Amino acid sequence: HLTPEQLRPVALSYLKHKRIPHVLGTEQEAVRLAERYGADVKMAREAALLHDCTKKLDIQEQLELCSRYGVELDELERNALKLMHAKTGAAIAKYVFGEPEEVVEAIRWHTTGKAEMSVLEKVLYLADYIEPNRDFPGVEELREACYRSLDEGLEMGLQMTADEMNQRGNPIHKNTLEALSELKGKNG
Ligand code: DGI
Ligand code: FE
Ligand code: FE
Ligand code: FE
Repeated sequence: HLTPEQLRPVALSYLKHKRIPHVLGTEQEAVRLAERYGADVKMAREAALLHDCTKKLDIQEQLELCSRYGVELDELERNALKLMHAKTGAAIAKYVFGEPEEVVEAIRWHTTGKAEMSVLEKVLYLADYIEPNRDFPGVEELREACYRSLDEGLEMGLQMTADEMNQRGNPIHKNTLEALSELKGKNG
């Protein structure tokens, strides 16, 4: 697979213009979190650069990639475009870019999270959430939590997502709920 320097321009070429700063910000934040928590920095860069590589595709294009690469979607994912891009992005990272399994898995879980995440998976999930271009109520608090404790940040991020889904009347993915209940036990 490509080094981060080789990958960066190719990965950016997959994006709509307005998404480029987000992906570069996610790369920066992923490096900082990886250094802080002992994840592989190169893998963190590669995962961040590719995490939203299928974000601009519509539902039909997402479904085409799913059938081409054998991606299985559960019922909620079949009905939520925003959940599909994590699964199809992982497939592109694996089959087009030849990324290692750890990177592919980090991309696969970057939107919902899941129980028993690896450090790299947590790093990408949170880098996507708190990268410097993000601006939403509570983001500063979340940033502070992330640099106090990776699991504290993760629980706060997952809870913010669950709260927002509830407010909008969207169903919460079961992987998000499983991640939350695991962390509530662990973090106390
Ligand atoms: O791709 P990004 O915008 O950078 O960020 P992301 O991959 O974390 O996607 C966030 C979007 O995903 C957000 O608009 C809500 C949606 N989402 C996240 N978790 C869930 C969800 N949608 C549903 N229905 N259920 C979830 O659990
Ligand atoms: Fe590599
Ligand atoms: Fe995403
Ligand atoms: Fe993102």
